Amino acid sequence: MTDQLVQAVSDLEEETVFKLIEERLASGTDPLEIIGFCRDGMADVGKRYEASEYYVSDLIMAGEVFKQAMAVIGQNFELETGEKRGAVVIGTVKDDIHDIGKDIVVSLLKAGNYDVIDLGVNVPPEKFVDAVRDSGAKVVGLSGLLTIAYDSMKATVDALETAGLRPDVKVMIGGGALTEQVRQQVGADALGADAQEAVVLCNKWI
Ligand code: B12
Repeated sequence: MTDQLVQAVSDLEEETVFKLIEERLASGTDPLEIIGFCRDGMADVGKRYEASEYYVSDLIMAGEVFKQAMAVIGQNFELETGEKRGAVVIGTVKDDIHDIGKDIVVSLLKAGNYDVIDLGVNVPPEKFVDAVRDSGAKVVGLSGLLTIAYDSMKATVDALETAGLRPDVKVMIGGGALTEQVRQQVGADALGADAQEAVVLCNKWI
């Protein structure tokens, strides 16, 4: 049986989504588990869009609901304190404007006490290069959900190489349906399936 929250996100039932999130937070469910259910619901929205049951307006609606949900869930992350662990440059690559997943990664890295330089969406390779050079970041995170984003990811890794920065930075990629095969084509060091993995990778590398 499908989880109620997954179903409510999939059905774009905004009120039910927020009611269920509040209930689960109050009962002590791990915020990351709640995000996981919301993400499964979003994957369902994507399938319904592909099946022409939903339109772009529904994708927009789903995106808005998820962003508002994240604002509530994000307040429940445990924050690490003390000295910053180091800088991480992150952005959604050129030609892609999906930022919900990237923003979750940003929130978790910030909660994990990283100095996060968030370049936003539709970020051209040169901007990543400049940000790495200026910040001295040791990790770059590339997010992308569209198939065409894979080319932009590769172009970004190539630009870091051309600028002579590649030996000093680790590149992690993530978003939607990325695979190990794509990671190899892009030339990234690792693929993170979710935001927690992004933090685990940074903890390993920095
Ligand atoms: C919401 C949504 C939108 C919203 C985005 C709102 C926003 N502010 O982000 C809007 C309406 C803008 C949109 C637009 C479009 N979309 Co859209 N969208 C979606 C949808 C339904 C959900 C995406 C989402 O937010 N998921 C939830 C988040 C939490 O998951 P996530 O991104 O995967 O992130 C997690 C992990 O992947 C990981 N992660 C993410 N980034 C990173 C980075 C690093 C470094 C690491 C380690 C980990 C990591 O951590 C996150 C948390 O766990 C997907 C369906 C799907 N299956 O994903 C389609 C989908 C991605 N969209 C699609 C399409 C086609 C489009 C449009 C082209 C539609 C159109 N005709 O205009 C445009 C493209 C615009 C553009 N140039 O980018 C297709 C892509 C097909 C393809 N293979 O290319 C999908 C798959 C839908 C479908 N099944 O057809 N979309």
